[in-house]
Amino acid sequence: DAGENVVDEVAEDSEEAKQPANDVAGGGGPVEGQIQKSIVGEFTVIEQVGHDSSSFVQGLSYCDDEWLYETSGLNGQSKVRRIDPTNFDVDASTDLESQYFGEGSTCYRDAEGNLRLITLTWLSRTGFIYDPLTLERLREYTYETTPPGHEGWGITYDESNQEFIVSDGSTYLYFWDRDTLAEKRKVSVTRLDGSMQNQLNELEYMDGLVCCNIWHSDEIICVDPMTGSSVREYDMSSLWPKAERGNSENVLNGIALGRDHVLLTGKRWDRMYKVVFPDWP
Ligand code: DDQ
Ligand code: CA
Repeated sequence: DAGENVVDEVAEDSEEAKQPANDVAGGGGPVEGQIQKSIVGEFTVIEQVGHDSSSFVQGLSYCDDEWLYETSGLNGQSKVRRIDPTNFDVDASTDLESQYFGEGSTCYRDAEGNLRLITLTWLSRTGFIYDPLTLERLREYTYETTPPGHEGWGITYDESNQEFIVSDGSTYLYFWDRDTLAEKRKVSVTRLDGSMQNQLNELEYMDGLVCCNIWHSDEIICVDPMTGSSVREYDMSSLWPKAERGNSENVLNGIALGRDHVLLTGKRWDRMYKVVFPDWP
């Protein structure tokens, strides 16, 4: 599968992958006949804050900068948590029934202007909508992503188009109508080097792009939602050294756009990182 090969290639060739964009272009432009490597963008960590290292993070999003929501997975341990962004303490929490493996989530406003939190589960094709202020479960819904998906991975919200953007482990991003949850369209994701990319996990809509972290890699790629083409790619492997993460499943898997930073964390990470991107937006 082309997508997996690219992830392996970047991981094995991390020195080259870490070169900033101007180094790639600096030596007189790309050598003819060679595939140009991904342009890897720069970021700065401005603060680290604590995080519950038992939480198998699957979704992270801010809600009007007032609250932060985190959904977590593993059967019997899946939760929806409300976190206070002034001190990053868990303020409220509710459990999923043990048959569900919690996945991505995002805050949004519904047609009446009410704040809502929509969530996915991994293999149950079932999601839930919560009142984020009370964590009351208001609604259960079922979904099918088109083949070969049928899984729930990441979800984020595009307010200008009033649509959710959903991933399922395939190369596709799916666009769901906010009110009906019907799939309006889908787009296949392509990397800067032209290869297809699957395993799109946690998502965050930022400045007109859909940023996706790639499962089992420390990469975040930001994709034009109209074309599926990646236009920004980031190697976040310097955040939390893989050697310190213990289990190899403890990968980066949380992206939340705040007012003045992007918050990043991962599955069973003991901290979260406030990050800024110097050349973006
Ligand atoms: N997904 O997040 C990629 C959609 C699913 C991940 C499922 C990983 C299960 C691994 C459990 C390992 C526990 C040590
Ligand atoms: Ca997110």
